[in-house]
Amino acid sequence: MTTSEPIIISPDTRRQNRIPPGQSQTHKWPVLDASGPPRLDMSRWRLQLAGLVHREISFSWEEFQALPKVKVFADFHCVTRWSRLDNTWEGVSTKTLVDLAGGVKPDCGFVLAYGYDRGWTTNVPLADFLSDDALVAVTHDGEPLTGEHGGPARLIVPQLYAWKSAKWLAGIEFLAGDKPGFWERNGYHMHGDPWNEERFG
Ligand SMILES: Nc1nc2c(c(=O)[nH]1)N[C@H]1C(S)=C(S)[C@@H](COP(=O)(O)O)O[C@H]1N2
Ligand SMILES: [Mo]
Repeated sequence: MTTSEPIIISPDTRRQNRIPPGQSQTHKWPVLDASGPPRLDMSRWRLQLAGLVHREISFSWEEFQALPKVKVFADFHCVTRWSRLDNTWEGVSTKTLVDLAGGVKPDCGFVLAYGYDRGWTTNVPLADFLSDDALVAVTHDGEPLTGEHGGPARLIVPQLYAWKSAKWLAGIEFLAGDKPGFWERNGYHMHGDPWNEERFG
């Protein structure tokens, strides 16, 4: 980690009250997922960008680690009502990834993020996915992301509930229309803004 990396301050951390309605602060970091960490062979790990980008692309773990990194200071709000403030994530900005794919095509409006855990997915509007503080994180508070928290690499979209931050990220599909992911098909909100309590659809 070098000190020259830009640090992006997530805008929600500048709010006077950083705890969204119906949430309470936790100092621990609970582990939540549908089926636990998948077994990953890092020699075969890839992150794929597919769909409505100009150049579909995928990265091996070595290629991914060589990409320029950013640090993001952000809060993390789980729909089960805990909020963990003051997280520092380091990884590759979603904007950088999209640039490497030649940009999105004009009709792209949404993404679907895929986890390595048996095709787990979650949908995110393109605008949220491309917010300045969104990234594919590989460290948390200076330590490599643990397997239980989605390592080696997970999506982080601070401005949405944490279920939109796909652990064990395998790929991003760029889509014209919105398509529900795993929890969204099971009643969770298509957008998931914690400040508007967009918990259920
Ligand atoms: N691939 C994948 N990502 C996932 C999940 C999952 O089951 N699979 N669970 C989501 C949910 S519901 C939450 S609240 C957060 C929890 O992240 P944490 O375990 O690091 O706190 O991960 C999200 N990302
Ligand atoms: Mo969750």
